Amino acid sequence: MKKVITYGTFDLIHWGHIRLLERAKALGDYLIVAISTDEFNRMKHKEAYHNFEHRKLILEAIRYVDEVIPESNWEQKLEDVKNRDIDIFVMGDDWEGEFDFLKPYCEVVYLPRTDGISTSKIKDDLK
Ligand code: C2G
Repeated sequence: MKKVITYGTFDLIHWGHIRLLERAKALGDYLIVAISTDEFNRMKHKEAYHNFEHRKLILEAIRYVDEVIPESNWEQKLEDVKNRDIDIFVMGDDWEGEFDFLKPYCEVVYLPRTDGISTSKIKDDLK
């Protein structure tokens, strides 16, 4: 079974997130999504509209997602890849190169971001 993992805040879920999750799942058989805890978001200087529990509930309802785990710090990725026997690490290409340190442990794939949508665009457009 080929296991895939990806990380993010996934606040105000939108079609850009869905396209990312769809493509990530298509790379393997089982997709784990590590979503930022509210505390880690503060460290990322990101304020999510939905709290962790609600973002987790929404992610778990998405057909491409098999498991949702917390992302509580920058350092956990290597542990996650090792402890969870991950084959492929996936991120949008706004992170291109940032996680190449994982290459000795798993395949690292940066997928093109979806243009025209983002959580901050939604917030701005609604103002
Ligand atoms: N994404 C995308 N297209 C968009 C918006 C987001 O492909 N229009 C992707 C991002 O590249 C990322 C994922 O969707 O791979 C989640 O996006 P965010 O919730 O913004 O994640 P981010 O805040 O970048 O957190 O440790 C990594 C961080 O937790 C990533």
